[in-house]
Amino acid sequence: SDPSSSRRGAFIVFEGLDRCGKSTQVSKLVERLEREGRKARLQKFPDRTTAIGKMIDAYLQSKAEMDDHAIHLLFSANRWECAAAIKKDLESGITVIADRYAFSGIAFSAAKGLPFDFCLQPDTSLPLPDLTLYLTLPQEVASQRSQFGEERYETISMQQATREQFALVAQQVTSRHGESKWTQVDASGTIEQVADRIWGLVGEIADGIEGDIGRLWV
Ligand code: FDM
Ligand code: MG
Repeated sequence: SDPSSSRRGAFIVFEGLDRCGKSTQVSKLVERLEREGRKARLQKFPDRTTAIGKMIDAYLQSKAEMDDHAIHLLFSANRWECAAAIKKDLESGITVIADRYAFSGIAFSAAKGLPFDFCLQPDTSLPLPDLTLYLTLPQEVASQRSQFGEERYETISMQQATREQFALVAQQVTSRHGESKWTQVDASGTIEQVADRIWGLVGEIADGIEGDIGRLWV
C-alpha cells in the first residue's frame, strides 16, 4: 500500500522582495516535483488573469491610481477568489506552490504606512501554508537585476521598508503557527545552487501531509 495516498498535498509559499529569484525557483520546484512523479501546481499572486487581477496589474504598472486601503483589499480579494481551488487541489493530493501570498500583502502595504493589524485582517482564515520559504538577497544584487524599477514598488526605499515589515511578518507566523512554518533561504549563488538548497528544505513534505489544512492567523 502507498502511504502517500491518504495524504493531502502540501501548500508551499515562496516570499521575498522583488528580483530575488522567487519566480525562477518556484518554476524549478514545480518541474522537479513533476519529474519525480508528483502532481504540483503553481499559483502566482497577484493572479493578474482575473478581473480583480487586472485592476491590480493596472495599479502596479501605474496605469491606475488607487487608495492604499482599497488596493490592499483587492490583493486580499484576489487570494480569496483562488482559495477554494487551492483547497480542492490540496485535498486531491496536489502540491500547490505559490509565488507570493498574504505575507507580501502585509509587508508591502505596511511598508506604505498602513497599520500592521489592518493589513493582517482581510487574509484571516485563508488556507495556511505548510511551509513558507522566504528568499533573501542583498539589495545591491537585486537592484542590479534586469527589469528592477519597472513596477510601482521597485524603489530602494520601498524595498528597504518592506524588508523590515517582512521581519515582523515572520515573527507573527512563527509565534502563531510555529517555527516550522517559516524558513529563511539565502538566495545568492547560481540558480542551481539555490534550487538544491530549496529542495533540501522542502524535503519530505513534498510526499504529502497528514492532517487538515490550517487557517491563516486562526
Ligand atoms: N504585492 C503582492 C503586494 O503589494 N501585495 C500583495 O498581496 C501581493 C501578492 O505586488 F511588488 C506586490 C509585490 C510586488 C508586486 O508582484 C507584484 P510580482 O511578484 O512582481 O508580480
Ligand atoms: Mg514584480
